[in-house]
Amino acid sequence: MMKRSLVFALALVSTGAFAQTLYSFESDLQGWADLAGDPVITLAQSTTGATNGTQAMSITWSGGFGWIGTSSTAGAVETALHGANQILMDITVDPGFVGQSNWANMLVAYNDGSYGWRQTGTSTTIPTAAGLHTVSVDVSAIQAPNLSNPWFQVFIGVNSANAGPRTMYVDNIRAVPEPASFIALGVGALALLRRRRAR
Ligand SMILES: [Ca+2]
Repeated sequence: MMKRSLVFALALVSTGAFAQTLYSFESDLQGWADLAGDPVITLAQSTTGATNGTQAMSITWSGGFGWIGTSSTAGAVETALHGANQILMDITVDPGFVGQSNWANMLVAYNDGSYGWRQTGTSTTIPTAAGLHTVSVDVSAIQAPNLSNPWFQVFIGVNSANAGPRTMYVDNIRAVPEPASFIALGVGALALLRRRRAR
């Protein structure tokens, strides 16, 4: 019983069933911009690629590496990322993408006044085949935000071959909580069940 609860909790975590939506781009880009001034990247709202609501964020770039990020996202986003070891996002790749580059990948970085800039050590593959992909970024190795810090930024670095402009669409960027909190939940639920049965 105990074991089954744990396996069930871990299975839910691995599928992202409890993921919390951070960005869905419904009313605007929620602060996302080409903060580094990389001239190759253009961001816009788009109905194409919307998997949560009716709007997504289009990312168009002409190749090479560039960062996009939020101006400051202290609050709910910071709190969710504080307890997250994985970020999921839905990426819809334009059919013209693969003709410009047959590879693409990304990095994720956090920035705040407590721990400074830190980024994922390995890049995460972005599929270049046309269509919808759910991409998972492991952020367990980077220092979580310090919640007492008044400002916090999250960045995504995108990279692909130098070639003509190509577009992908991102929606429903979400945080997946650490398994430990769900194991605690599972154990708590089990204790509750036992107490009920004992009555
Ligand atoms: Ca959306």
